[in-house]
Formats: sequence, structure tokens, C-alpha cells
Amino acid sequence: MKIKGKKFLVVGLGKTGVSATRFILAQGGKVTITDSRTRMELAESIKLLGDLKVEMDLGKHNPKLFTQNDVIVLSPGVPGNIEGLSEARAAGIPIVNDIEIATHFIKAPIIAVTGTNGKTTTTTLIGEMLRNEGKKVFVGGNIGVSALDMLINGETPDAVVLEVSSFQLESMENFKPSIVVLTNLEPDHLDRYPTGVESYYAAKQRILKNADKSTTLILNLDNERSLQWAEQFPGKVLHFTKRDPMTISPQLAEKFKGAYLRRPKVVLKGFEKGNGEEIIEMILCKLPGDHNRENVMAAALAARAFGATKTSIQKTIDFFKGVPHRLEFLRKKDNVAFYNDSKATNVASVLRSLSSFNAPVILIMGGRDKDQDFTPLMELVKKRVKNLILVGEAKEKINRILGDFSETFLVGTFEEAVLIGFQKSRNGDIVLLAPGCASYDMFRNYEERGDYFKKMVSQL
Ligand code: UMA
Repeated sequence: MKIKGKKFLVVGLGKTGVSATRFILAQGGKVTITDSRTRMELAESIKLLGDLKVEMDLGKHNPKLFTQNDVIVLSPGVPGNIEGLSEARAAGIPIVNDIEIATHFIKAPIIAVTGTNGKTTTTTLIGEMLRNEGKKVFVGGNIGVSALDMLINGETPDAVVLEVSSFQLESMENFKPSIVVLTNLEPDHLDRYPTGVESYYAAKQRILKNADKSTTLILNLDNERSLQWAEQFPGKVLHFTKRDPMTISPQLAEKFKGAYLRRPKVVLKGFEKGNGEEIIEMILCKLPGDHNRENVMAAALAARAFGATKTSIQKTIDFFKGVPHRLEFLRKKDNVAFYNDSKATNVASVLRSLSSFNAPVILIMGGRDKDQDFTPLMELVKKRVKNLILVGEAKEKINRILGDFSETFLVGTFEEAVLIGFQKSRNGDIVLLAPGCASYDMFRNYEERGDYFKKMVSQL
């Protein structure tokens, strides 16, 4: 990709926009930035640009700009149908994102992780497993660090591990990871994909666009929809499952290559000579819930397929403390445990969160709705939730569907939510923030929401 001398329009000045601007300028390109937010709202990002020479058109998007540049760099949070983009497409102007640009410059093999839930934990674990193997690793993507940052910082890793979202995959053409992990496919982001969940899944499947026989694909055998990805896939497929393959079918068990649970252990099969087994102990694993067993298996497979040894994988599992905002244990007060799962932004992840506990749960939900159907939560809420505390734009909608199964409170602020949660709790209960919604109605992102929750909990 030639950057020198070309005119780039960077759309969105969040993390992606800042990194893209810095990289393009360093490569000799020219940058105009457009963002729907005002200069004042963007003060933090603008500060990060320092005295770099860029043009800025802020406060709204001027559609004319889109056809006055050679390349458009679209931030993932900006929908692909905003005014100006269709004219740019018709004029043949490439629309890319930061990972697509990075793809042209990254020399190391890429391990890419996508899926609806579990991406960040899996990505982080793979990075740690490879580091424990002595490799230099860059970990980035949707996890919160632009893939361009490694190039800006002049890093030359042995492996690049990227968490990739459907939003990012929408504008990717040349991305070619050598290992692809699909954690699972479940409904999400229906506000972005109004034609239905299949268009969301199709965006995700673009991760295989350039796959060939050298590509390894890691799939969740227990998530039926994701298995379709194996159809006509030209490379090698490994599976992970919570079930013993023997209990699925003896034929499957015989040719099974991948990871499965032989509770409480994980078995890796197909890496040792003669299709032998390697046993991973889970006794020291601190990650709660079966969904985290899936994340561990997916990560172990990716690391093993990359050449990491069982020893490095085991060491990582034994010492890994988890990722902030993913079912993160905060503290116990009066024998009530507080967990922050601010990243549980869809119904499927709330289901996972709730299933991780046997004790009564005081559940804090709400935020900005993504056109989700909350009815799949009914059964588990009925069974496990002692009090439901609802906050944010979606509180009335959630209340209509889930409010009748336990004593429910609709509150105005997070402070109230935490205080009521604590007041209602009794010895042995769990107070869980698992919003099932996006954070943008009250916060800049899920991290800010989680940090705020943590602060409230620490002040109790
Ligand atoms: N903006 C516009 N016009 C619009 C919409 C937004 O100009 O029509 C502007 C906003 O005013 C803002 C900027 O775009 O200034 C934000 O861009 P962005 O939303 O793409 O945010 P970034 O900071 O660049 O973060 C993005 C990812 N965000 C999204 O996909 C929404 C981050 O994933 C990612 O970590 C980061 O790039 C680095 O790669 C976050 C996320 O929520 C964690 N991802 C979704 C998820 O996991 O569910 C997909």
C-alpha cells in the first residue's frame, strides 16, 4: 500500500483515528480528519496528536470531503452507511481501516481472534502463552490498541495476536491471518446490522476471505452456527468442546483434533506424535465459569498450533488473573462478592455470566439497547436472580421482559444501583454488573463504565 504523497480522510478520531493519523503522517501521507463530535468533545484525542500537521473538519461530516481524498480510513464505530461513503465507493475510493493498513506492513504471522464473546480473554491468553514461550508478541486490535501502534513504535514481534470485531472486518480486503480463532457466534449488534443476524455473521466470516491451505481455523464444536465455517474451508480445522468427543460419537473421537474437557482437566489431542494426548491441569486456573474453559481451550489450541509447548500453556493458565471488566472479581464486603462484567454487552454474555454462579445474584443491567431480544434471559433470571437493578436507556424495555421474576428496581444512576444492590444483599450473595447493553448512553465506553462501577464498589 503506497501512502507517501496520498491524501487520506480519517473518519472518527478515537483510538483508531489517532493511530491511523500518526502512522500515515510518518509514512509521508497527508491527513484530513473528520469526526461528528466537536473540537471540545475531542480535546483528549486532539491532545494526543500534539503538533502534527493535519486538517480537521469537526462537529459533523461534510459528505464532499469523502470524494476529495485518495483513501478513506473508517473507524470501526462509524457505520458504513453514513453520508458521503456511497459516493466515495462509486468513485472507486478505497475504504480501509487501521488493521487493513497494518496488514500491508506487518511481517510476522498473525493470529486473529473473532467471535461474539470471549475474544478479549482468548486474545490475551494467547499473547501470554506465546510470551511464556519466549516469543516477542504484539497484542492488539479490538482489545483496545490499534494494530498500527506496533508499527508506530517500531516493534518487530515474532507473532501478532489481534482481536478483530465484525465492524473492523467490514472494511478488510487483504487481511490474511495464519491462525483464525472463532470463539462463538451469537446474536449481537443488531442495531448495526438491521437486516438481521446473518449479516453480522457474514461480516465476521470475512476473516476467512484470504484463507488458504496454510491457514488453521479453530472452531467451537458446541456452537452449532460457527461450524458452518468449516464448510469449504481450504486449511486445517481444530475444534474445542466442553464435551468428551466419545460422548458425541466414537467416529468423531477417533479423528478428533483439538481440545476438550475431561473435567476438571483439559485434553489437547492431535499435536503429539500418533495423535496422542496432552493433559492441561486446571486446578490453579482462576477464571470462573465454563465459558472461560472454552476461552482457555481456544487459546491453548492457537498457541499450540503456533508451536508453543504444553509447559508454556500450563504456566500461563496457572498464573493468569483474568482481564479487567470480564467477570472481574472486585472484593468481598460482609461476605457479599462483587463482580464487574462491564464487557457483557449482549444477552449471550449475560447468560454466560449468570451461569457462572450458583449463589443468589443481584444483577445490575442496562445501558444503550442494541435492538436485542432479552427473552432468552428469562429462565436464568427466574432461577438465579434475587434482585434486578436496571439503569440507563434500556431499563424500561428490560423491565417489561425480565422485571416480574424478582424484586426489580429502576434507578437513575450507577451510584444508586450499587447502593441498592448492597442494601439488598445478604451473606453469600453476589452483586454482578453484567449490563447486556452498550455503555454509550452514560459513558464513553465499557471500560469507563466498569471503572466507575469499581470505584463505587470500593467506596462501600
Ligand atoms: N464517530 C464519527 N461518526 C460516526 C460515529 C462515530 O465521527 O458516525 C466518531 C466518534 O465521535 C468518535 C470516534 O468516531 O470520536 C470513535 O471511533 P470508534 O467508535 O471506532 O472508536 P475507537 O476509539 O477508534 O475504538 C475502536 C473500537 N471501537 C468500536 O468498534 C466501537 C474499539 O473497540 C477498539 O478497541 C479500538 O478501535 C482499537 O482497535 C471497542 C468496542 O466496543 C472496545 N468494540 C465493539 C465490541 O467489542 O463490541 C465492536
